[in-house]
Amino acid sequence: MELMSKMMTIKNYINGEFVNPTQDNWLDNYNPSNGEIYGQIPNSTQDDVENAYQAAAKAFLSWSNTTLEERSNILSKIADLILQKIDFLAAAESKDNGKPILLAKQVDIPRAASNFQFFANAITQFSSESHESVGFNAMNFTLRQPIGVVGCISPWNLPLYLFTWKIAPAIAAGNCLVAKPSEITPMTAYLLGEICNEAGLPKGVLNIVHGLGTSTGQAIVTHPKIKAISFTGGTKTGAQIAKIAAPMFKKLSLELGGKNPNIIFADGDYDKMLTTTVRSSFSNQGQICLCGSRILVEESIYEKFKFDFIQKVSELKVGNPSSLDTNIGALVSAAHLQKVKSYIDIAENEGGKILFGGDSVTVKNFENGYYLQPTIIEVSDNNCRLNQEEIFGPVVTLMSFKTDEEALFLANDVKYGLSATLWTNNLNRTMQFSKQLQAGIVWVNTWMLRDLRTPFGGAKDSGVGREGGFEALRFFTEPKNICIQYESPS
Ligand code: TXE
Repeated sequence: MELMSKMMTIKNYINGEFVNPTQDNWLDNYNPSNGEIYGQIPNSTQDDVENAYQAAAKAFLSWSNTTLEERSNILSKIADLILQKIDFLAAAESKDNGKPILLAKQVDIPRAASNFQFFANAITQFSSESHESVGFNAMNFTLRQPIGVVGCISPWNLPLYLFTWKIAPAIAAGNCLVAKPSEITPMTAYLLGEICNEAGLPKGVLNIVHGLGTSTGQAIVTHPKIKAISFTGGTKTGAQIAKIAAPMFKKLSLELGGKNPNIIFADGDYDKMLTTTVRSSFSNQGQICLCGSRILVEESIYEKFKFDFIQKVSELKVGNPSSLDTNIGALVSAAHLQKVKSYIDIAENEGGKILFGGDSVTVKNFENGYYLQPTIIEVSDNNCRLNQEEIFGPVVTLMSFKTDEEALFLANDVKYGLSATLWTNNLNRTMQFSKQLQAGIVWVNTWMLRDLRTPFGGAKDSGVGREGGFEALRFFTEPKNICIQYESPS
C-alpha cells in the first residue's frame, strides 16, 4: 500500500472484509502536519454498526470455544506482524496524528505489539477462584465467561496504542467486538484489519467501524445487545456514555481525562527530574492523559528550576513530524489547536504569566500545519481554569509550594485523579504521598514507566474501572458462581 503519496480511502472492517459504509457517506481525513485532506473515512450509521454486530454475534459461539492456546497463538502472530511492519505503521501513525515519527516508532507501535503479546501470555495464566462451603458439603467455583459482543471506543492521542490496549484483552477473553477508533486518527486501526486477516483471526471476531462519535459511537453505545463498553476519551463524553449505558445495565470501563500534578521536592535527583519533566510535560505535544500538566515545585528550588526548565524547553525543536530531529510535531487537528490556544489566551486574565512559548509556529513547507510552541505558564492560584481544566496540549503551569501539606493539598485540589508524579528521596514522604494522593497511578522518581500487569485507570472524574493485566480480563468476562452440593460421605 502506497501510504505517503496518494489519497487513501479507509473502509469498515466487517466479517473480515473491507466494506463501504451502507449509505456511501464519507468524512475527510486530515494530515495535521500540513492541514491537507489526504483521505476519506466512512461516516458509518446505525446500519453499519448493526452489520458489525451481526458479524460479531455470528462469530461468538465458535471464538468463545477456541482453546486458549489457539487464541494465544493468533494474538502473538498479530504482535509479530505489527513489529514486522513497524516502519510502515509508524509512518502511518505520524502522518495521521501529527506526532513525531520517532515517537511513533519508539513508543506507539512497539506498545501496540506488546499489548497483543502481553494478553497472548496473560490469557494462558488467567484463572478463577473456588470456595469450599465447609460444613455444607458444597463446592463453589467461579466460571469466567466471555461477555459476548463488546464495544471498544478509543481516542486520537495514542491511536493504535490505546485501540489495541482494549481490543487485545477483549479478544483474548473470547469476546467478539465492534470497535471504533477516533474519526480523527482512523488509519492504523484500518491497517490493523489487514494484519488480523494475515494472522488468521477468524472472520467477525474483530469488526471495526469508522465514523463520528455522536453517530457511529453513539450507535455502539445504544445497541441493546452490546453488553459492555470500554471507552477512553474526554470526561464529558464519558459522562454522556455513562448516562446512556447505565439504565441499559451495560458493563462500563471509562478511562477519562487528567490534570496530573508533577510534585518536585528539593531532595530529589535534580538532573533526572529535569529531563523527565520535559518529557512528562511535552511528549506527544502534551496530548497524553498522563502528562504532568501542573508542575508544583518546592520553594527553595523554584527559581533555579524555572530557569533550567525554560532553558531545556527552549531547546526542543517544533517541526515536521516526519523529520527525525523533531521533538514536538503538530497538534492533532485545527479544532484542537484552537482549543489549546484558547487557554493560552485566557492566561493573563486568570492571573498567569507566560514564561515561555504561547505562539503558533510556522514550519517551512508545512505552513498550514497545526504547530504550537511548548508553553510554560506561571500561576499563583490553583483555582484558575489553567490549573483546573484539561488542556491536553503542550502547555504546563508552574507553581511553588512551601510545605508537604500544601503540596498535597494542591495536588489533590482538582476534580481529576488519574496520575501523579513525585520527585523525592525521602522514604517517609514517598509513602505518605503515595497513600494520600488521589490518583489511580503514582510515579515516584519516574514517569510513564508502564508494567502491563499493573492496574491502569483513574479516580474521581478520571474514570471508572481499571484496565491492564488481569483487571482487563476480569472486565471482559462475566463471573458466574457455580455451587455444587454433594452427598456427605457415609
Ligand atoms: O474526545 P472524545 P475529543 C480529552 C481532551 C480533549 C477532550 C475532547 O481534553 O481535548 O477530551 O477530545 C468517540 N458516544 N481527551 O472530543 O470526543 C470519539 O469518536 C460514543 C482525553 O476528541 O471523548 C472517539 O472515538 N462515542 C483522552 C472517542 O469517543 C463517542 C483522549 C474519544 O473522543 C461519543 C482524548 C459519544 N457520544 C481526548 N462522542 C484521554 N483520556 O486519553 C465521541 N465519541
